[in-house]
Amino acid sequence: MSPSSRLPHDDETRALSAVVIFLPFGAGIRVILVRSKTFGYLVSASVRDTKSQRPGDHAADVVVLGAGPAGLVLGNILLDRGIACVVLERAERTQVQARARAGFLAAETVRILERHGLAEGLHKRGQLHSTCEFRTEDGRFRLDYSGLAQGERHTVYPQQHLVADLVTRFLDRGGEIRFGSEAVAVRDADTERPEVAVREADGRPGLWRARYVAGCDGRHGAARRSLPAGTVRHHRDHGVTWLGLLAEAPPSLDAVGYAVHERGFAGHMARTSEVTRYYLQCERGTPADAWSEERIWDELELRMRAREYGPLRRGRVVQRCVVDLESDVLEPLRHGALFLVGDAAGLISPSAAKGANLAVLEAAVLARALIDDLTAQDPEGLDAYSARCLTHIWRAQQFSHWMIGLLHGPTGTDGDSLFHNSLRRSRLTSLRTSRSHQDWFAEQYVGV
Ligand code: RFL
Repeated sequence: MSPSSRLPHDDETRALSAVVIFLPFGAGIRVILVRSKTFGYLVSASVRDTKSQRPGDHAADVVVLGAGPAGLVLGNILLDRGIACVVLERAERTQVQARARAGFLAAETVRILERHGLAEGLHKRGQLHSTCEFRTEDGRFRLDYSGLAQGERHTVYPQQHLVADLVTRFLDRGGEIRFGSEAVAVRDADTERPEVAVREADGRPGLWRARYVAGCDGRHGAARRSLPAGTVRHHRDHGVTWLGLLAEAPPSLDAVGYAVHERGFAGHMARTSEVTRYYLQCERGTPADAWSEERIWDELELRMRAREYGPLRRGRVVQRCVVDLESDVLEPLRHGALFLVGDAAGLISPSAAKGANLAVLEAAVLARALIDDLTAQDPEGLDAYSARCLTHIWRAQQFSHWMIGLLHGPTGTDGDSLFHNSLRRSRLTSLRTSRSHQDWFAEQYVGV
């Protein structure tokens, strides 16, 4: 099916430009006043519960699955341009806004959020970050990555704060997020009338008809489960496990800390002035609660060589998770009217802090393409979406994979382990001493 051959639905909203005013206009009908540069004010009705549909049936131009960074950025941009969209989210609002995960936003991510009026919170409360520090058996060195390559910096802003900002903005704009509404399956994606079967918050089944469906529902969501046979899945288990910790403790250094140690990797990443994320490499299968707080801090101090470089600021460990470092990329990212975005498109290990950044970038690319298609009947962006995003995904996977090799060595004393550890040491030496290597690192590290 060629996207250009799709016929408009009776109930679809055609919006032509930026200013959109939602007016209440009777039950189930949303009237949108759209200001077109060319035509002045136009009135457009988005029918959400049509009489011809069964109770529990709904319709929107774009149904977005998942209210993570991907779904919320996409929803906000679409809504801003008058596209009738709804976000279906399995969890409750409080849960979504409390999920502490990423924190390092690339400069390009910040530019995207700025462009769409979504960066107010991160500019108010985020902190600029530009240095990382490696601690190894051969000493420590720092890289001021903003002074290298393109001179770009990260903004540190906890993902749950960004998500809370995006939820508030979307609702303030008149958008609808159906919290507690779980997508069960996407059907008929290869037709012009795809459907999303849902389990509503009250447990009853529901149905959403759409022109397009954006699968922003993560790795275990309904979008991935609904893909046709023949979808290519690239999966790699990197064989490394991290214990992810969130401590109520101020950062202990003014840099991202990467400690390479014979007992395993340890990482330090600021989140706010009171909260710090730490990572400790652990045995595969270790339960998150296996280590006492004392053991955690002792192990962090040992691996981060606190005796040589200064103690860590200890605090209560308020969250723990176990992360098996994995990559999982699907190809293509489009199946008819269904698009995969963010973690649903490609899972990446947190070793290079790329996941949330890719999610925002892909959401912005898809939003632009959907707007072009729905408002100007230009399907080119939708046709190019998969290839364009896969280029970014594989670039990030490549760097993340390289980081995993840089930060972890085999623990054995057999010939193969010794060989690989010598390679790893040599890579770190090159990063410490070679300006061109540092420029490459900086470009990859802060880019997306
Ligand atoms: P999310 O954030 O997982 O959101 C998906 C949403 O979909 C909902 N959902 C459903 N809703 C309806 N129906 C269904 N059937 C559904 N199934 C799921 C879920 O409830 C959820 O709200 O995916 P999205 O939007 O693609 O965003 C991806 C990012 O969250 C992720 O890549 C990052 O958090 C990864 N990541 C990091 N990325 C960075 O860029 N920098 C970092 O420093 C960083 N640190 C991290 C991380 C991930 C971590 N975890 C999860 C292992 C640190 C950690 C510990």
